[in-house]
Amino acid sequence: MINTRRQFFGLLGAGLVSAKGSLSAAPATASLAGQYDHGHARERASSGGSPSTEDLLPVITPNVPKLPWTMEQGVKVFNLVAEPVTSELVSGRALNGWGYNGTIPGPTIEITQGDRVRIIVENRLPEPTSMHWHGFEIPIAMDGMPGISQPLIQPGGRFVYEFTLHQAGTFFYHSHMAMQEMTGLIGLFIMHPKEPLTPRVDKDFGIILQEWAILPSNTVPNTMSMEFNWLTMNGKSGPATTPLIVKLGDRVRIRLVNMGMDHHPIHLHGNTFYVTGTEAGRIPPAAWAPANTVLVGVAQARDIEFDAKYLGDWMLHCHMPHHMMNQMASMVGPMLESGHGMQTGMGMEEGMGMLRQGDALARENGPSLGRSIGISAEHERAITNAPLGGRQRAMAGMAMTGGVGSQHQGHGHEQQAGQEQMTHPASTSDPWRVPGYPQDMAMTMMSMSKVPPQPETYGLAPGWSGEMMGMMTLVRVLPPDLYEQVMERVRASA
Ligand SMILES: [Cu+2]
Repeated sequence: MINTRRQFFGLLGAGLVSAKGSLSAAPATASLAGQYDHGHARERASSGGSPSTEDLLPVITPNVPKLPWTMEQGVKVFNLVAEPVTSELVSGRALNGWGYNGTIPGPTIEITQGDRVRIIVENRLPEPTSMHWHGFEIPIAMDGMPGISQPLIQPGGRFVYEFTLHQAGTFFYHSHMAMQEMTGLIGLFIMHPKEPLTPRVDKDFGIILQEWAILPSNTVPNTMSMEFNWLTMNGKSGPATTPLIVKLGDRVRIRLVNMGMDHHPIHLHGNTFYVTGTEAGRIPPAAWAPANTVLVGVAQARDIEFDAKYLGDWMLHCHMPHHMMNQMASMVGPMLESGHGMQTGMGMEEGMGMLRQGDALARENGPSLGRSIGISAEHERAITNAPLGGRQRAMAGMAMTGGVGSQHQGHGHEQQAGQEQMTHPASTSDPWRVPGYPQDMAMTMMSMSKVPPQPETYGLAPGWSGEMMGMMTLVRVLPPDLYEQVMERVRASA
């Protein structure tokens, strides 16, 4: 036991140091390389012998590490520490939330159906907490309901949960204190079935969907807000999300979990998938429905599966329009427009959006209406992914060269298909005369130097990051050669 705890604190210490030392994604990237490596180990292991625990394909959770465990007299022992965590939503945009073991979301737990587990939850938060095992069919004493099934876990205290798991599927754990849920205290809990599912998948990914309200110039989420300006997948907003790397012909499973105040219709471009699982486990195949968008409701999990038949860098994103932006606010155009954003520190009337003159779309009024976010336009502008200001350049078009999509013309598009520049109509030569303008960001692409490269972004089209925002990532279905090149980089980053 002493040895176990020493190992555990050693791991934890390493995590804390890296979290404090820099805001880079290095620790998560390193662990991700390991996650893909497990897949290779499985490929080798599965070439002979009967199915075993090692034969079960581990889930890849980009930007989120796996929780290590030790075996003690037939029990898998895990340690979770609830604590304040500093992470990064996109490059240069810090988040001061609460998480587990140094990450938001907390580390992924993987077990096999039938396992007995002991999970020691330690509270290093400044207030009491409690852990709920969402959807687990376990004794009431382990349900994590303070006052009902157990006392609160006080700061500095811990609670030992132990139970046997007979279920299989995509589950999750979370604090059962509502506002703590909204500041990051959640993690994936994958229960692998004893017998591998059929058809077997080659890649199995897990993504937790979260949303955050963070005032400009702040790093601490407002957990009471109903308006969210940062939407994340595994704690990252586009373009900082890590693409899911798939080889042409792979069968792919993606497990989606939603913890927030909104539902998220997650849409995959260019492919048809089947919804194969819920937060309660596997859906019988006869009930699988084809779809390209799956609604992941609050507190729900959805598994989707598809055969990666089409080459391309396919977007996977929430289709709620406001969830496809960073520092989202109503009147997003005026908010971002240089010199016309409502500045923080103004009077109450301006801050509340009370109109004394002009109309709701007036450039001087728009930014704060209907939203509680408040604006510091110039500050936010500096880290906006696709800022206004380059409309004319955007109108001139952007040549897309490189990237899987353009290289391989995935679906056999005609060669002459593509961007063309039309003669300017009046509405483009004087956009301020157009009611409603501006709406979207002009597509002035963020220079690549501002987006820290990841091994998984190798070979993407120049300018790929410009429209990657919010709850958005890529499923990269790569030809074997490019797949190997990317995976070499993923492994080298370990
Ligand atoms: Cu959404």
